[in-house]
Amino acid sequence: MQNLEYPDRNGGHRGEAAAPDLSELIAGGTLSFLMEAHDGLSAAIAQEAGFQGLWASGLTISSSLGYRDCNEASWSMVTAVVERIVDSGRLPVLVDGDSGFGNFNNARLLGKKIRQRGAQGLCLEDKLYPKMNSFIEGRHPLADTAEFCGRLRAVKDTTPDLVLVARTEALIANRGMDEAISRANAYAQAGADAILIHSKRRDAAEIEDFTRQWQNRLPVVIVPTTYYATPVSRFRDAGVSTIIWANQNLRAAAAAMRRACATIKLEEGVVSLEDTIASVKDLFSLMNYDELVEAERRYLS
Ligand code: SPV
Ligand code: MG
Repeated sequence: MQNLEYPDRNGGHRGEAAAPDLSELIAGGTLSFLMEAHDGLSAAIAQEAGFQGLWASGLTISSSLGYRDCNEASWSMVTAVVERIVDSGRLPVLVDGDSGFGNFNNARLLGKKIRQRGAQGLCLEDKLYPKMNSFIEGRHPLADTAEFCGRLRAVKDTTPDLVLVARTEALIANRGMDEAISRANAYAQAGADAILIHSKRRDAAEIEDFTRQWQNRLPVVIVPTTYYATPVSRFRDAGVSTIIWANQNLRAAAAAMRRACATIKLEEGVVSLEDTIASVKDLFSLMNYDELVEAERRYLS
């Protein structure tokens, strides 16, 4: 599956190999990594670092827009950001579609619109609309399993070439492993291509328990935000397909911006900061201004 034919700003200009399809990354049999992006710049930086795919995160897109991660940002706002992420390079993008912004009809519309903008995958979680970020305690009513399966089937029927990741929040909602497994089974039957099992524990016990019981019936995707200290080799051994580093780009940027603002305020100047921040030239390079010079030679008389 290729991204739609938008002119890539960075694609093909730096002698890099073609990006893999998202389905190859998720179902390819070796552990893959998706890096969080919340705008075109963070996407370009992730590509430059060598990542092979991107996670368009609901938390970080919302935060960067100044919204909370409880569907304050509309599906059309998220879709507009997805377009900037897709256009920023050549990497396949898995979009965090939250709970689908409503019922089956909203979910399939979201799938169609992000596909039109060039995303290759959609992740839907089994919560109600509006959802709440998984790390806010105690506010996670789950969707009825059959109703959520209808959302999945509607997306598959409408956009069959979209990689569909079904995310269960059963463990986030403290509903236990049996419920997580039975929901994952139902979502597999409804046509999901992979299962995202989310956990808020600080260790990987739930993830390893899930993978033992699940036996790779579909590829397993995880988000080690709270259990970040677990070595990746443990997930490889557990047969996990894909790790999503879901928010580190924005958290790194927030820490750096806070430091820069505090320094400038305190020192009433930027001298001590200058060598520690990206140069303007660096921004030109990330946005591939060289391509524009070439294009001007070709098109401007
Ligand atoms: C996101 O990045 O928005 C996610 C992951 O969905 S989490 O914040 O852990 O719920
Ligand atoms: Mg999210």
